[in-house]
Amino acid sequence: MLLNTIKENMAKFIQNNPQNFVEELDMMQIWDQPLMGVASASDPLWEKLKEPNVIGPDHLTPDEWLSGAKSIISYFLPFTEHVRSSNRSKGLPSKEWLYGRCEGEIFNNTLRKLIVRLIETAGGKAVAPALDERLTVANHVSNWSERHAAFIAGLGTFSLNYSLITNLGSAGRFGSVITDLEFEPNSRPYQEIDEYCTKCGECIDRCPPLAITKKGKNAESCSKFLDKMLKLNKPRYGCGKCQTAVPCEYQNPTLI
Ligand code: B12
Ligand code: SF4
Ligand code: SF4
Repeated sequence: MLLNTIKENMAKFIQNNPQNFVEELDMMQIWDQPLMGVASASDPLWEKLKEPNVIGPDHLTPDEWLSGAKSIISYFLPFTEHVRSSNRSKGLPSKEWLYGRCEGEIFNNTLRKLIVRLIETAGGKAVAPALDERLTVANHVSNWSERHAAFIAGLGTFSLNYSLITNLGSAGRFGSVITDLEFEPNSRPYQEIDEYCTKCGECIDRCPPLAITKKGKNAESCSKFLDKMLKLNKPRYGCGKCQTAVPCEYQNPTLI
């Protein structure tokens, strides 16, 4: 019941909230309707994420973020066709993508706060790790990974360039909220961590600093390129060439 209320409120928010529209770009809409999944806080995968070859011991479990945690609500916000198609050229990121990355994340934070508020109004406790002062990112690794939360909640799998591919593709952003209320978890319609990636290799040629190879993505080289983009486009940055003009841009390529 509460989950439906959350879904309905998210849908209305995406349609009506002014933060989802960019005035400077002719009221461009940033996000389309999201996908949502629920993971159980007692899923054994949360402990597995602490293994050094998965994320590492600093990654916090839901219970470490919120004592008594029962469920994790995870969602994927897909970029609109307008934002995605603008970034299909090669080379530098489009202006629309830069706004999508930066103004889009401001909207994403407001959406996280909306979910927290709805849960608290219903008498539950809720924490959005991305908004919590305990959140850290060190050496390109965070103590709360939105992608791994989405993987556990059944939303999609990793890929050659490490993007998480959902049934609405990879061009978008994730968010999550941990709560002590119990919701029915979603099943995971996959067995392998990269099952939705066909290994077509099309993202390899898209990457300006050649950070992607057949073996995976070099986070350092991607990060340096993003720093350059920040210098050129301050206060905005972004790239996302590996998520546009590729078969996994807006769909699950294994279902084509
Ligand atoms: C640090 C960071 C970066 C770093 C690199 C991170 C990395 N390792 O890839 C830099 C700065 C380079 C970066 C770049 C970008 N980022 Co970034 N970034 C983050 C951040 C803050 C933390 C990521 C993290 O800690 N990862 C942990 C490491 C360990 O993850 P990993 O290497 O991918 O994990 C591998 C292992 O776990 C392995 N594995 C091994 N064994 C097992 C076993 C199991 C069971 C599992 C599940 C996995 C597993 O599989 C994984 C993939 O190979 C997140 C936000 C957040 N807090 O989650 C956003 C985030 C990952 N970024 C995002 C985006 C959009 C981008 C960019 C496109 C930038 C842009 N907007 O233009 C680019 C390129 C994305 C790409 N191709 O991956 C999105 C992801 C969207 C998506 N579809 O995947 C996120 C989730 C932000 C968000 N709120 O949506 N990012
Ligand atoms: S472009 Fe192809 S290889 Fe690259 S992540 Fe998408 S499906 Fe995988
Ligand atoms: S975001 Fe850009 S630099 Fe980073 S891996 Fe994707 S294409 Fe390469």
